Amino acid sequence: MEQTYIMIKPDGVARGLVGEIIKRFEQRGYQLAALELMNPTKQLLEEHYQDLKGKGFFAGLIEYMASGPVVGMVWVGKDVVKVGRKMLGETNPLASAAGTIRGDFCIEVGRNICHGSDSVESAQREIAMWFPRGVKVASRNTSLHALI
Ligand code: FUP
Repeated sequence: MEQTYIMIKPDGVARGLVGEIIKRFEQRGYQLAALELMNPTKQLLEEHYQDLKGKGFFAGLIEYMASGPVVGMVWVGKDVVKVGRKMLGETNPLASAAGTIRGDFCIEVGRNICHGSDSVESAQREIAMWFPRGVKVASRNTSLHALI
């Protein structure tokens, strides 16, 4: 079953949006398989954003991501990578449709509340990086929940 890595960034945690974001994924029908509130090291954040290393905003991005606790999660279900990205909205909140997390809750690209893996391969890499002890997906009672 497909998995994705969703992270609520320091601004999302500080603004009290953890419950709102979890609620949206639960209501859509996805299953929470792992969750951790953590203070990531700059080393881990630099590895997470390794593809952006040459960008002018990279240092500021790492500073901001290390400025407070984040909530890392693994969500599981049909097409969860693609649907998760849709639920988050565009990287730039101003391009994000209302109804998406970024479209509803933020206006700054540098404070865009949440991260979501952009492909199945990135999701595998990110889940292994953020949850190095592994993730166990519980079997689900499909008579009570959306069929995943
Ligand atoms: P996304 O996959 O939507 O998180 O977007 P990227 O991986 O391209 O960017 C990662 C993060 O870098 C964004 F969430 C915010 C930050 N960023 C900026 O601060 N300025 C930019 O112009 C682009 C991205």
